[in-house]
Amino acid sequence: MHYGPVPSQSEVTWTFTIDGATADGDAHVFSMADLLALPTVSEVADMHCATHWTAVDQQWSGVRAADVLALAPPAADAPVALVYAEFGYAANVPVVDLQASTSLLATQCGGEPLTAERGAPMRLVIPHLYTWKGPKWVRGWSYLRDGDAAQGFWEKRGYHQRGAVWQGERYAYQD
Ligand SMILES: Nc1nc2c(c(=O)[nH]1)N[C@H]1C(S)=C(S)[C@@H](COP(=O)(O)O)O[C@H]1N2
Ligand SMILES: [Mo]
Repeated sequence: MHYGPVPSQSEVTWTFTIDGATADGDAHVFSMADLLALPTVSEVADMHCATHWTAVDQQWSGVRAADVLALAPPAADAPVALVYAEFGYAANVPVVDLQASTSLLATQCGGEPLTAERGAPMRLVIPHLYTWKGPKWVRGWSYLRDGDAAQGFWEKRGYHQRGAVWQGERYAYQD
């Protein structure tokens, strides 16, 4: 379930960019091979959409978001990443949530490569946040400093900055 069309893209030309308020001030561009050189991890997680449906026991494989973050860490005063995908979809995600050991940049679901519909070649999976925080067709993230105005697709439309499932953080008025 998503907003807009399903992109067709090749892993050969696909890149993952980390920019914005990086620790060294530079933008860093990674290939799929760069990211897949990191340790592979798998986990089983439920998906919670903020519109009240849940899909249980999805088995994801990929690399840890924390390991990717460590390749191009944020500046000390940049607590949030705007994680973005093809076609302008994006979500604000706190850096601490990207660093959780259960947060994956997934390339597989159920032991198979992601289908185009499910986000090929890579999607962000953060089991403890609502699923709108997990862009399919992810292409990178930009670190934001406190007070930076940029906002993700749903955050601009009144949804929560963090979106923790068990705290029920759906809407901005709960911030
Ligand atoms: N690029 C992109 N990623 C997205 C979305 C989207 O609209 N565009 N929707 C999010 C929302 S709200 C949900 S619930 C899940 C749905 O994931 P699924 O299609 O694998 O069920 O994708 C998330 N990732
Ligand atoms: Mo959703």
